Order: sequence, then structure tokens, then C-alpha cells
Amino acid sequence: MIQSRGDGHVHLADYRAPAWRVSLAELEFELDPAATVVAARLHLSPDADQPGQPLELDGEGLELLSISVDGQSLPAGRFVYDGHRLTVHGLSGDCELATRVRIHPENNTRLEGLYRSGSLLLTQCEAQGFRRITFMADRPDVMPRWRIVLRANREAFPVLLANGNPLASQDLGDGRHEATWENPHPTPAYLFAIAAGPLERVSRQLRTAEGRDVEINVWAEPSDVPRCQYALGAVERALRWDEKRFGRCYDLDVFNVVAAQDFTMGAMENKGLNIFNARYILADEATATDADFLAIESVVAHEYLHNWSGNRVTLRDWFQLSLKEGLTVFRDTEFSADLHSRALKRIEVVRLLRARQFAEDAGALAHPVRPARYKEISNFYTLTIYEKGAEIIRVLHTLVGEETFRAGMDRYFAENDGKAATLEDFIDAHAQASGRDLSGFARWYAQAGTPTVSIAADFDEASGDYTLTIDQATPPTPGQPDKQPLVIPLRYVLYDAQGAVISAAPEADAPVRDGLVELSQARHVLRWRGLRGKPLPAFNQGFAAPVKLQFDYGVDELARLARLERDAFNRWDLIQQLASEALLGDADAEAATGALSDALADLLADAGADPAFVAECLALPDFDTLAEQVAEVDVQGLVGRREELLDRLAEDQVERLQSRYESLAAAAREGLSGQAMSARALRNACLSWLTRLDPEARLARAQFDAGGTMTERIVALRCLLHFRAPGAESALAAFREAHATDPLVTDKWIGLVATRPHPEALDDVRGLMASTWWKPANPNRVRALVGSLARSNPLAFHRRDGGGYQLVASQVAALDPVNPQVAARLLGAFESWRRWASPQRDQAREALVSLQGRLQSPDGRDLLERLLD
Ligand code: 0A1
Ligand code: ZN
Repeated sequence: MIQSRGDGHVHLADYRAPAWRVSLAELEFELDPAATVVAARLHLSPDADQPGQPLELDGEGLELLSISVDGQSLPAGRFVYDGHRLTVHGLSGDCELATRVRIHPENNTRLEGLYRSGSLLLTQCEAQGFRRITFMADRPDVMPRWRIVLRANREAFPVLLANGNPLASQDLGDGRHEATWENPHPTPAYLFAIAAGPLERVSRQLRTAEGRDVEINVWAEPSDVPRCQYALGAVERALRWDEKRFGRCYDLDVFNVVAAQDFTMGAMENKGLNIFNARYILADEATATDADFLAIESVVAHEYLHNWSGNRVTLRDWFQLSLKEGLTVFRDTEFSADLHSRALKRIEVVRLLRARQFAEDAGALAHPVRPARYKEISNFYTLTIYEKGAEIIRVLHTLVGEETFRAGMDRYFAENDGKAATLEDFIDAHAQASGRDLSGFARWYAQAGTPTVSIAADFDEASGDYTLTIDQATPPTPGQPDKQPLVIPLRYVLYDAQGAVISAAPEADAPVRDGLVELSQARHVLRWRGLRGKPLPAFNQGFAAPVKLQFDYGVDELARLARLERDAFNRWDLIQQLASEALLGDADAEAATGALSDALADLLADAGADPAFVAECLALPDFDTLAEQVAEVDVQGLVGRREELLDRLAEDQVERLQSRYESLAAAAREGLSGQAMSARALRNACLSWLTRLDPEARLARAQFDAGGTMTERIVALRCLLHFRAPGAESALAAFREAHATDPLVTDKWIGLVATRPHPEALDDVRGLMASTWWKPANPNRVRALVGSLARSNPLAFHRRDGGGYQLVASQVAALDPVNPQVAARLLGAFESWRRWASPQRDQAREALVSLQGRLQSPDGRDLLERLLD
């Protein structure tokens, strides 16, 4: 077991292999929402290297009904159960432990373990939920095979699902029935799942590349089943893609997916039985936006792809979390990039990194991708573990190239299949396959903070020598004052005066190939000899490394590069830089605004450019991204400047915006094709800008009234609400009534109300909290209302009277006993509070201090302590 040292933390360095193995877990459930009885039979063997250890099993808040070993009831003196842990003494060799416990799904608002969602009974076990179901060594390196019997009333629970393959089912004659499932793959308890209830499905048969016949089912409550078709197709696409790109096939006879309205996270990759937040399954054009469709496809792929990266090869311990999450995010983003536009996917990912992960890495909650210790593992399902973890895999991919990366992955899967692995195992496999020493690369996992790469250029007119001096530094983070240099693959291009690429390779004190230099020291120097004129450099094409890049471009240079750059991602990025300069630059803000306006004019006039790409260029850096670029955050000043810039740009572009809006109307009607989505993206961006200039919001009203897809209606409604157009209230009422019975669409309008860019939105949020729309036990609703306020409405959250902080803090306190993970996530909105300008900083501290002593959960306490440390 991983021991606690008495400092309240679990430490990576204290890892010990389990003293007992579980080869087979046989479970029988008498399912009932009020009281479910779980009978478990664990087949145990002591670890040969650690004989004579007592058996220690996790079990959280279980009502123990009976306990026996090898058929003999255990006398009281042989075991202790303290409500968290069961210790059994006097066991020596292989044996079977049988227990019966009672649990209460209906009272389980934490949504960990077995819980009720509507008429369904469901489980969520990652990370440590299984111990709320029955006794188990609830750690990922204990991997039994499973046999699961479910019994329940047939009318209330006609469908009974569990991990693995269905083995048998029968009627029990008394109104009940039972189903038996078998999961033949060694699987840790965190991947255990059952789902029971009045589920219906859409289904598809296919044959894997290895020749296995597989049935894929997507299950939902009956009225939602028509909205499962898209997710079903996404499963098939993910399955085929993993066969093709990674040579990985599916390994059971069925793959079941279930949609649930109450779910804390996005979805869960349980072996053969993925359980999803309904928002990542249910979709049709009338209720889901194009962004929803793409998110569904990517989350469905993420969970499916875990079958190999996470399930077949699982984790030795929770410190290795990014081994499955970073790797699977890398895989799902590659899936999306291969299926759609690579540049647009990269833009989406980098936006998220810059807006949120960089802030996490710079704030009070910063932690390495592999932390050395934790108090509460639930608090480590972070952007750093997921998104930065994926970027580190991308760094490796860039260093070794696709072919060698694939060889490394093949080796990793072959060597670790059926095992619980570490990041070292992963790095070793890639080191072997590539023949490279990856010890320097491994530092990415240990060091928190976003590295800065600062580049200075010098051109000697007389000799034509051009020198780039490249410095890297990673700032101090909590507990890590000093940082070592990292291995950073930096792409670069030099353009000559005619805009042609200079192909000559530089002299360098680091490995250089094909426009890529591998940085590994605090400073490197690249030198080109005898150039004909001063070149213009561009860097980090495709964002191959998650760094902040600094190069002192003049506005003219940025503008020129934005036209010259071959790399689409970088063209977008240069426009973002122009916008940052226009917003945050001192002397050259006006020049940058003019150059930005010109660049956007060109893009809007370019009929050959992908409209979705143009839309991305129109979307200026958001508040969070800008806040990351300043030492002290003046919230109102920053939001105000951004709004002014948008007004000015909209005025400059009005005719082009109108013309694109109209010319794309026909293309926007072509259903779910990439072209139609792209057309809608740009039309919606145009609409948002045009609405700034029209107090009557005629175009938005017309788009709303025209019906159309949810993509069109929701943006029109946002324009009406956020610009406080006449008729906004009646449009909202119509929308609200039309979707009153659909919780997911209800979350959408609630999110719009909570993000109206005005301090008074806080009062609207309070109003909704006093209404019947407020459902504190439903994580999606909490996120739509309180999460949107805290994360996406700077003017209301940071309201000058401190009311935003107080509201969020009081909700954290209120939700802590209901669902501690949801409550703790809200606290994350305070991660940057030390950089907020006064009075906000003091108000935020006050709100946080007011929570001290009021949080009972380890989740909330851990975060609060780190925030105030
Ligand atoms: N492994 C899942 C994420 C997940 C983590 C914890 C959960 O429990 C509350 C649920 C889901 C994924 O990466 O999709
Ligand atoms: Zn995952």
C-alpha cells in the first residue's frame, strides 16, 4: 500500500507493491435504489516477497453484513473494520474472502460508487469510488478478472449492464431477473462499472481488423435514444482509427456506452462499459451545436481510446495518472486532427492551454504532470495532467518523428499489456525504440510551470551574419523554487526580403534538422553566415512545445509574417499576437490595431480561406489569455479595452462582415458537413460583431426567429442577451419554454444568462438560484450557472463589491457536503487570486478565508489550503 507519512500526503517515493493479489473478483448485486446488497468473493494470494502481511482492503462507509474466509465465518477477533479500511489477520496462503455489505445508492449525492440518476442505477469508480461499493484493494495495480451478477426488479430495471461480455441471463420468477457478465481482462477496480434501468439503445455490428465480431451499443433513457446516433458513429470512427493509426483492436464482444444526466465529469472509460455525461452523447441539430458535435466525437474517442491507453495498460499508482490521460488526450486530438482540420484542432487545443493550463501552471495550484505527493487524488484531474501531459507526448512525437513514435508505442503496448505501468516504462519503451537517451526529456514530468523561450536576434550588416540567442527559463512554482532546462524541440523558419524561405542550416550548439532545433540548455546560439539581408524569423510552428515564446517583433514584422507564414496555426497565432499588442502594448497599440484590422480585412475578403479559420482569427484572445500576459490583472480595465477594440474592429469591417454573412447563408444550410459547420462558424462570428453596431440587433433577431440549427439559434440568442437588445427577454422566454424538459438545452440558456458581460449578471445568477431551475445535485447545472459565472464572466465574478467571490465561496460551502468534487472544482476559479489588482485581491482572500473551517471534504480542504498557502 502507499503509506501516508503522517503529513497528510501520499508520496510517490513511498510506493510499495500490494501484499495481496486478487486474481478473480466475483460480485453479486441485489440492486435496489434504497438499499443494495453486494456479495463479493475475492480470490486472494499473498505476494511471495511479502509473506505474513495482514490483508488490508479499502471500504468506505459500508454496512458489513457478513464476512467469511474459505466458507468459514470469521470471528470478531480476526478482523477490524473502521469505516474506511478492513484489516483481516491470520491469513497465510491462497484463500477466498467472502463479504456481504449494504449500500444506499439513493442517498449517494457524491456520484462516486453506486448512485441513482433519474431512473437509472450507475457507478463511477475512478479514482477511489469502488471502495464505496464493496471491500477491495482499491488501487490500480491490483487487477483481478471479474464475474458480475446483477439482480433487480425487471420492470424498474429491464436492462442490466456490467463490464465485459454478457454470459447469461434469466428470469427469477418473482418479478426479478438476473444477468451475468464476465470481464476476462485483468482490470483494476477503478474501471469497474454497472448500469441498470429502463435503457434503450442504438446498435451496430462490426468486425475488427483482427476478425472479432463486435456489437456496439449506445444506451440512453428511451426518449433520448434518437439523439444517440451520432455518438454511435463516433465510436465506430474511433475504433477504426485506432486500428489504422496505432494498430490497436477492440478486445471484447460488446462495447457498451451509457448516457447519464447526473455525472460529475465528462465520461468514464470503464472496461467495455463507458459511462458518459449525457452532454457528450446526446445530439441532433435542433438541440446540439456544431461545437457540441465535435466535442462529443472527441470525448467518445477519448474514452474508446483508453481501452488500450489506460485499460489494457493501466497505472501502477495514481501518480502516473498522466500516463493514461496525457497519452489518451494526445491520441484523441490526433484522431480529431486526422478526421477534420489539423490546424483548427491545434488552435482549439492551444487556446485552452493558454487560457487555462498556463494559468494553472502559474497559480497557487501549480503542480508537475507527475506530482511527487498529493492529499486528494480527485484534485489532480487537471488541465496540467491532461492537456500539458498530452503536449509532452507531442514533444516526444516531434523529437522522434511519427514512425519511431509508432514503434515506441508498439513496444510500450507489447511490453506492458495486462500490467500496471509507470511513466518510466513508457519512456523506456520509447528510448529503446528510438535509440535515444530520453532522460532529459523526462524532466517535463517532474517540473511544474510553463517555460519561457526568449529569443534575441542580431544581424551584422557588414558580414551578413545573423545570430539567434535562445534562452529558456521556467519560473518558480509552489515547492519548486529552482528549475532545470528542459528538452524543447523548437521549430523555426527564416524568411528573406522577398518572402522566400531561407533553407540554409545554421551553425548551432544544439542538434538542428529540417527547421527544428533541440534545445536542452539554458542558452543556445544559432548562426547563419553571409545572408544577403536581414531575415524575418518565425518560431514554434504548430506549437510543437508548450512554451511561452518571446521575440521582440515590430508591428510591421508581425503583420508581414501573418501573411507570409506557411503554417496555418502560426498565421492564426500571429494575428493573436497583433491583438495582444493592440490590447496590451504601450507605444505601438495604435499601430497594432491598424495592422490587425488590415489583416482581418484581407482574411474576410479571401474567398479561398477556410471560413472556420477566418472565424478563429476574428476570435481575439479571451480574458484569461490576456490576464496570463500581465503581471497584475486589472479586470475591468482589461475587459474594457477588449470591448473597445472589438467595437473599433467591427466598425472597420462592417461591410465585409455583412457580405460574408450573406454569402455563406446557403453553405450554412448543408447539415453536418464540414463545409456547413465552417460556414456557420464564420456567419456566427460576423453576427456577433455586427450586433455590436446595431442597437436593434435586427440580424440576430432574424437569425433567432428563422429557427435553423441550435448552432444558429444559440448564438443569435447570445447576441440578443449579451447586447441587451430589445426583445431579448421574449426570445429567452421562447427558447426556455421550447426546451423546458431538456436539461442539456436548459443548461445552455442558463450559461448565457450567467455569462452576460455585465456586473449585474451576478444578480441574475442569484435570481436563478432562487428558482426551480436550480438543481444543486446536478453537476451540469452547477457548472452552467456557477461555473460559467466564475470561469467565463470576469465582470460579474470580479464585481467591485466582492459579491461574485462571495457567491462562489458560499456555493462551495453549500455543495461541499453534496458533491465535494464539484465544489472543489469551483474553488479552482481562485487559482490566480494573488495576481488580481486590489481591491479584488483582498476581497478574494477574504472570501477564501471565510471558508476556513467550513469545508468537511478532503477535496475542498486540500484546495483551500493550497490556495491560501
Ligand atoms: N478517466 C476519465 C475522467 C474521470 C475521472 C474521474 C471521474 O470521477 C469522478 C470520472 C471521470 C476520463 O479521462 O475521461
Ligand atoms: Zn481520460
